[in-house]
Amino acid sequence: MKKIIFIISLSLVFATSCKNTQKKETEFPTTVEVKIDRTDSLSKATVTTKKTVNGQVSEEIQVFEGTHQEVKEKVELITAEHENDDSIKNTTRKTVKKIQFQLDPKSGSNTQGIVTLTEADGQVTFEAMIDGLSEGSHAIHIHEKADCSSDDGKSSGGHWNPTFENHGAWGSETGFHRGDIGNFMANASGEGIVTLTTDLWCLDCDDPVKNVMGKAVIVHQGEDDLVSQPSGAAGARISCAGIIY
Ligand SMILES: [Cu+2]
Ligand SMILES: [Zn+2]
Repeated sequence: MKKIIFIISLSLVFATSCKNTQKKETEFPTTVEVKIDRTDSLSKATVTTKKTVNGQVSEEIQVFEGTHQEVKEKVELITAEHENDDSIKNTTRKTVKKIQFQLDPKSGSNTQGIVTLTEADGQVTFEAMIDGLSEGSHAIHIHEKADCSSDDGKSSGGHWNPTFENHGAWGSETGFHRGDIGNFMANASGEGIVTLTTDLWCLDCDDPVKNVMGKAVIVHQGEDDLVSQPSGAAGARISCAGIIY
């Protein structure tokens, strides 16, 4: 059975203000690192919580095994615990969140890669390192469902378009899908790198117009013409990854 490794790191920074008139601020950095081994039916999560208070580091490791849903709920419970910790209530600020996952070949290709999504200070940075491509320009998008089960990748649905706009170039004044990352170049060795930083996305926040969790990353054989509706006529879907944990 094929194993996919997901690494999710949540770094939480807690800032508190003393209630006296001096308003002295102290920072208590806490890191929650979640490593998930995922097979077709089961997940195993290793959650490491590191807390630094006044220079002292305490570390706690917890392991959960079960269905994807069970493990997801446990991980959410732990991260929520930190946000609702009474001693730091209302002063918790989530400043960094990181998810890393693998792009798998589709449509008979050898195209694969690693995608990293990092959230910091209200912005999400997308980084993809892809190989097994033909030399030249390729489209990459976020599609609407984290379902890469079909051989042609079409199970991931159409472009993620929570604002109901036309397909277009990223940032276009005439509209664009929130999943319209655009095109990138692959070199003669078939390798390409894509980066994008935006405040239009978030990781696991409550805003459905911004939340990329539960969506998919799709790489295409062809180039996005940035005009054709509804998806830029970019051809076959040659690599797919669900943005999930
Ligand atoms: Cu696409
Ligand atoms: Zn689009």
